[in-house]
Amino acid sequence: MTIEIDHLGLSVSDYEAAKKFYTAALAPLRITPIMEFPASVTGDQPVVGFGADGKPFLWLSGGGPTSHIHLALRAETRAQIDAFHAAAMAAGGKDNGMPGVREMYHPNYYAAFILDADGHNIEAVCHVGPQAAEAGRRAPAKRAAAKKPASRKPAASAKKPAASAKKPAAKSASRKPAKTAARRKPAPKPRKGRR
Ligand SMILES: N[C@@H](CCC(=O)N[C@@H](CS)C(=O)NCC(=O)O)C(=O)O
Repeated sequence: MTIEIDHLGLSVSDYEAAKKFYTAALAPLRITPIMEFPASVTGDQPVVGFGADGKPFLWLSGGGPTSHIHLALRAETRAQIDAFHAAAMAAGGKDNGMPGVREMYHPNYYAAFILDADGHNIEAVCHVGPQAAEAGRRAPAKRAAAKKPASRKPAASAKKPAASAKKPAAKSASRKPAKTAARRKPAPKPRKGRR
C-alpha cells in the first residue's frame, strides 16, 4: 500500500514575510510559488501554494502561526541540501542542523534543518549516496553514463555547505518563480476560523 500526503497547510504569523522566506529557501529544491489567492477570494486569509510541476503541495496562509510542525522535503542531490540550508540562512532562517549525514536514520540520510520565523522545523533530505546524487546533478540527461563505476569523486563534504551551496542557490534564485495565476482549481477550501 502506498500512502502519500497530497498537500499540507501551514498558517504563519506574517504572511508576506513567510512567502518571501519560503520562496528563497525552497528555490534550490525547485519548489516555487504556483498559486496564490488573496483574502478577497478565500473569504478569510490569503494563501499561497508552493510546489513543483504545476502541483502545489505546501500551502501557507496568514492568521497563524500553526503550532510547531516538522516538514521534511525530499531533494535529489546533496548539493540541493547544501543550497537549501544556505538559501534559508540567507533569507533569515535559523540553523537547526547543518547539512550532513544523519546515520541514526540510515547511512545515506543527508539532511539539513532550518527553523523559520515561527519556529517550524523545515528539513531538506536526500536519501541517495554521494555518487548517485552527484551524478544526477552533473548529468541529469545522461543517467546511464553515471552508472559506470567510474572515477567519480564523492560529492562535496557536508563540512562545506557554504561553498557548494552557493552555485546552485544562485542558479535557482535566478530562476523566476512560477506565475501565481491559477493553473489548476483552487485547492484548499477557505478556512472559516483560526486555530
Ligand atoms: N538538530 C538536529 C535536528 C534533527 C531533527 O529535527 N530531526 C527530526 C526528525 S528527521 C525531528 O526530530 N523532528 C521533530 C520536530 O521537529 O518536532 C539535527 O541536525 O540532526
